[in-house]
Amino acid sequence: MSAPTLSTREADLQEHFAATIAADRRIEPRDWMPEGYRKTLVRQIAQHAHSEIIGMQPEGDWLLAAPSLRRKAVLLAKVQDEAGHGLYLYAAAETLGADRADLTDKLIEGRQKYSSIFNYPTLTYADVGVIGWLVDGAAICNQVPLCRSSYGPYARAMIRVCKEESFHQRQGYELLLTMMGGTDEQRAMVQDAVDRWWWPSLMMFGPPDADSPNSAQSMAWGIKRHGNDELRQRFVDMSVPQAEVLGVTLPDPDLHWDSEAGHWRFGPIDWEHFRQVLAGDGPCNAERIARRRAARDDNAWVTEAATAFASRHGG
Ligand code: BYC
Repeated sequence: MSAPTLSTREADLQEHFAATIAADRRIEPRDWMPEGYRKTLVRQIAQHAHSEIIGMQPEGDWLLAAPSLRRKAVLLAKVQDEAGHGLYLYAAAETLGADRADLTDKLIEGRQKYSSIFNYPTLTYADVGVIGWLVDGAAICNQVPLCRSSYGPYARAMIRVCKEESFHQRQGYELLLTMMGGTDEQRAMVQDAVDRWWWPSLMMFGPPDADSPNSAQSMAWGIKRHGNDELRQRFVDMSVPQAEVLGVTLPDPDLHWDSEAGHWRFGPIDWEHFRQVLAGDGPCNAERIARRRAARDDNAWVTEAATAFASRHGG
């Protein structure tokens, strides 16, 4: 029997990859994978990791001004969780051959994205509650299906991330319920925060499917399990009844119940604004990246010391 030729081996590997995806089993770091699959995963996982780390900033701004010790302890735990999520995700990207320092450089140089949602300011403490309710709520809708993503390390990281996101969502909703039971001024703060965060939260799910260059291939590979529009609709259907319980109005005059479809229909999203935010022109883009750059540069000595220590101790 003659040895398999290179192209036969490549064909076998491709077939094995396709069969693994078709059987809904996981691809692991040791497995062969098409270059496009690897690149798509690095792109999405890196963007996700960057979002977790940049996402610490808007809420972190309130750590020194939390209204009580209890609120401060809750917020501190949440912000620390986001750092942990970033670490699991960078570690997942490293299993694909990516280098974490290189990914951070790409973020700072604007060559990789982070979620559009973190380019808005947190003006009052109600924003902390609304981020928990809407932003973490949207993150849960988007990320629960990622627990079944075809790439094993990403899917497993998502399981823990989603458990923690669930706590984040609840702490936000509980904070808002408390404020809504307070003074008129507190209720007005909540309504104002909802008005500012509602539309950006809908944009978190990405462009409409028809304008999403990556969705079809990512879904065929089982990286994403649903299109952007389907998840956005799930989020709206979940949030409208929660808004009613809270006693806030969602800032969309077109929002109405479609009894035939069984969905809440919403008005047009300002995709031009979304494009501007992605292009770097959101309210806080420059500030977010400047802080991340300062954190990298100011703390470079820690990385150097840790690397030197590890190399001396065989780490
Ligand atoms: N913001 O073809 P598409 C959190 C980009 S953190 C910015 O649909 P895809 C939290 C997209 O990357 C949670 N960019 O892409 C943390 C692509 O650009 P490139 C963050 C966006 O990947 C702290 C282009 O637009 N969650 O919860 O198939 C405190 C075309 O889009 C956005 C994740 O990262 C956006 N909103 O689908 C509190 C979830 N949308 O890369 C909370 C994981 C799209 O081709 N990621 N773009 O230059 C995903 O599920 C998918 O990547 C997306 C986009 C649904 C976001």
